[in-house]
Amino acid sequence: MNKPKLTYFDAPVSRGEECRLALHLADIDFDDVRIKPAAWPSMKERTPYGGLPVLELPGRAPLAHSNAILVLIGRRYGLHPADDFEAARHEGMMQHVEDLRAVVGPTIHMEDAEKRAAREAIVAGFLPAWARSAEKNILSEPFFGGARLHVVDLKVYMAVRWFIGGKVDHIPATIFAGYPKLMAVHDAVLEHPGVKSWYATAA
Ligand SMILES: N[C@@H](CCC(=O)N[C@@H](CS)C(=O)NCC(=O)O)C(=O)O
Repeated sequence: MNKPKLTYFDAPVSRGEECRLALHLADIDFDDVRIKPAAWPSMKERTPYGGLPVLELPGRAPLAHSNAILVLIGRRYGLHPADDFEAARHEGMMQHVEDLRAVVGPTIHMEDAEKRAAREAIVAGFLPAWARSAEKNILSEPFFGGARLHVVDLKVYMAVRWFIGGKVDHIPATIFAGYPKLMAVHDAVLEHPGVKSWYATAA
């Protein structure tokens, strides 16, 4: 292996896509390895913690957990704050996105009746509370840390994008409409030239 390799499932979503975006924005030439579901069971035990994404750098042990990968890329390539307190504040919001995934993720493979009930409860309680907390912690515009995009913004973008496309059953696409700062982060990431160039080449 002579260049960085990111391994994730073959879909432009979630923890893998935010890491691909970070690598692209950092202008890193990387192997974008996309695995099919059938290949996963035999790989799982060989990953550091049994999940994807995994980043491999020449001469280093494989690195897992999306936030660890994002923070490493961010620190090395100017996409994470140099100030330690501000960096920790960004990491708090990154954990907030993981908290969201931990609640909604388990509903993905539920049968429809159970899924409907679980998601209606999430829409009534967890998601508005999650969005209110996110909104409260976004202290500047348009990005989480002000004028410049950081890795935290990629993570917030992926979380918002998941729902507003209207493709998540039983969760209205308008779920975040009342949270202008959250939507502003999403919109600013979408309009970022580096993000646009990723989707221009990935399309
Ligand atoms: N905390 C880990 C979670 C990793 C994770 O659960 N990834 C999912 C895909 S987004 C996965 O590998 N699912 C398959 C499995 O757990 O077997 C991270 O942030 O990367």
